[in-house]
Amino acid sequence: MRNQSRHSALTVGLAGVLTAGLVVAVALAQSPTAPRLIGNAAPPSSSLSLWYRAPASDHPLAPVDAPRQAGTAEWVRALPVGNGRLGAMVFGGIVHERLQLNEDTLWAGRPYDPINPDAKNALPEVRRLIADRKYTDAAKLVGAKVMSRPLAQMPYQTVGDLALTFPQVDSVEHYRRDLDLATATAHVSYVRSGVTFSREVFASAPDQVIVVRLTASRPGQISLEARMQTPQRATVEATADGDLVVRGVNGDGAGTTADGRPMTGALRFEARVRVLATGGTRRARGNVQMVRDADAVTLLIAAATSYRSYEDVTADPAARVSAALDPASRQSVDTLRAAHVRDYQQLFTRVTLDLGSSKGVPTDQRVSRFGDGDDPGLAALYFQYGRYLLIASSRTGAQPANLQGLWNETMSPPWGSKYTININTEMNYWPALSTNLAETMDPLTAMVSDLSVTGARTASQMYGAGGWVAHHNTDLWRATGPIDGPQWGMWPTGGAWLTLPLWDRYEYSGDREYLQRIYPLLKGAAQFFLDTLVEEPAHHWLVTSPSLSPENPHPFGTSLAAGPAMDEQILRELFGNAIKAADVLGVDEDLRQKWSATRARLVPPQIGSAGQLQEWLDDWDMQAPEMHHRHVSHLFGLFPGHDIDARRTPGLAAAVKRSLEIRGDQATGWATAWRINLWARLAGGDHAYEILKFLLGPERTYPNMFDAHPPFQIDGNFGGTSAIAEMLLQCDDGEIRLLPALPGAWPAGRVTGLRARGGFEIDLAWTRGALERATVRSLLGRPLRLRRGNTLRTFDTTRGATLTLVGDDLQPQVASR
Ligand code: FUC
Repeated sequence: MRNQSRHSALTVGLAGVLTAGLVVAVALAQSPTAPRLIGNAAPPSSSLSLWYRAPASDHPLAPVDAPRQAGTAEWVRALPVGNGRLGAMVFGGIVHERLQLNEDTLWAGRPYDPINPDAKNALPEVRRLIADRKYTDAAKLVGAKVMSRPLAQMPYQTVGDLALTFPQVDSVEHYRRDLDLATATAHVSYVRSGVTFSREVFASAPDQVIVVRLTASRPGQISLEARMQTPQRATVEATADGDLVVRGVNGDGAGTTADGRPMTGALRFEARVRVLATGGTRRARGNVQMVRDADAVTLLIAAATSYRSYEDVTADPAARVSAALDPASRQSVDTLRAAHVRDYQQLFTRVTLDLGSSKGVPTDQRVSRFGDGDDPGLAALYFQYGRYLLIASSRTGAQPANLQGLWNETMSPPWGSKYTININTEMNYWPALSTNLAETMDPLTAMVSDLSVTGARTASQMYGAGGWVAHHNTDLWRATGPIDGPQWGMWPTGGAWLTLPLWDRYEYSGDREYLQRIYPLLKGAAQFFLDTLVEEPAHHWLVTSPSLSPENPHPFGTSLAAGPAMDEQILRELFGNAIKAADVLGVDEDLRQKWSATRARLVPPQIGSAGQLQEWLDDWDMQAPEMHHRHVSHLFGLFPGHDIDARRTPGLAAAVKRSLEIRGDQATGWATAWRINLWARLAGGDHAYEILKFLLGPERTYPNMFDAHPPFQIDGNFGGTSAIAEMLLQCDDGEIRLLPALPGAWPAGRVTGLRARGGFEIDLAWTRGALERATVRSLLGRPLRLRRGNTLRTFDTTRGATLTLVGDDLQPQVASR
């Protein structure tokens, strides 16, 4: 997205936040025909539920050509389901149910290579200008000669909506809708004239369909009209045998490619809904499937595009859809549900968290009161919701979780709902390892593997360098050039950052075969910097140039600079990881030496005049125009990086703390979440909790508990989930720290199944702020160093052994095999 629209998205979002508090109050003013809601429904039996006493909306769909704004007040009340690839937002209307649908390869545009042919010749001059401190001249030249063609990447887009219209009624009793995180199922129920109507919706990964099941407590009660609507270029048809079929082509992208071709949409897609009625009648009329007086109705939804890879769009979407839909329609809903729940729970139930009982209060009310501070159970729900969202938006074989995970209702979402890799995509995966969902990283690994190919083209065409590079964004087409404008895009370290979580996964699993697969990605990322780092004159350090500290302008009219702290920290980790990986694999002895020599010449963390950790090579921080900037890039070294540690490098940790104080606690959603992770690393449990109150309150959390950047952006959910894990358990510096940042607000609790580096799985129980018991399962048989406060104990473990430790002084209780 270009400069202009970035700012307008931010403004629209802020307006959204101001109105967020009114959302509940106006919820039912939405339609004159919405039924009156009578009598309070009981809370759902599963405490792992988000639940509400009113629909997210209950009115006919707006015409497709009506302008849509992302993250409308209605949409952020709807509940998300997803199987990693197909997603739906369920609105729960009584007369007008709406399921807004997504398929994760339906993006605009076509395969393209955005590299500006002038870039390679211009870059040496850009570097010279930066070395001469002519920063704005450098930015001008980058703007003219270096930026990608087109300047924006392609947006992720909606499939459209399935609308179900039920007979008009004046009122219903005991309305409730919920999302049960224990079974990954959305429910709606209410009573009308003594009949209980129930709806369930789940997105099955094993069967690759979304299942909608409608039942009633008496036979012959269900009548509905089902129709599809889409803003895409598509046809909609209702077939005689009960399907609704949407066939179309994806949207065009803006601009032209570097060689002057338009970015016309080149994907074909199909979405198909099969309407299966038990009892009653069903017939097609026009574009509508009509069901009368059925006992029960099942709708099965499948969708696919022709996307095979970032360079191949030749798959047959219709064949893909029928490959899912035909076998699914031969199974009973009970069978489909059982397979879905089994598959989902295999991931979800690995971790439990209990911070206190949940209240019998609807979720939107809990969010609006979270700041009052007496609802620790909501933090546990937020944590498990984050794990739910990760499972729902990132499964093996699908696309990684994008800026909105999987859920987007427009053709032109904020920031294209892309992969912003100067923080956002990485943050999406922060909870993956600690909360025992390593498999959800498979799509990320696959994307990085693609980027290592497209990014190798960019490295060579743009920089004349080996290895591979990606700048601050990518999309379905794995574009790796600098976009948006010099101020944001001219940052070569996105790809390098993306390799760090891949290495982390090895540290958790010790899986050598996996390491072998990812090693070339690390090696290629490191190669690019071996070829492009330049020497700065004052200390002869090796620095990136041109680069920037994401997306923070320095005092000299732009963000463009050489060797920002974040780059140097990321590269220290990249070279360090590459060396360790080559060592484990016993390869590339020569390279290891080169990497190590280069690593030794990177800029060390520097403390500036205000006692802060310096963001740039020079001590500019206190003159920078945006002192409270949302990005805290230079603090990367404390979290998610490892350069800085409260115990090992207390001086640098104090500088991070100073920087955090200068930046302030409150920011956009993800930026608030980052601050909480950082405070947790500084062992500031109570401070972390104070910021968490802001993140989980109504300014940064919508009624459906989606994170408000604003507008909706999912990274804050994942960053918040990671932060809660970090408050309970940290592993760094070869030791595992138990309850390192436990806030006073959580005096008692229990967590099971958290993971730590070195292959450990850990359960903790605490009361009155003291550790009662820690149970550690050793999956790899590595030595274990456990810390609780100032107590550090080491244990030998064998593979598969379980160790139980009691009390804050970690007394071993029983060691059993
Ligand atoms: C980065 C951030 C913005 C937003 C965008 C998607 O550029 O600076 O806040 O999150 O990504």
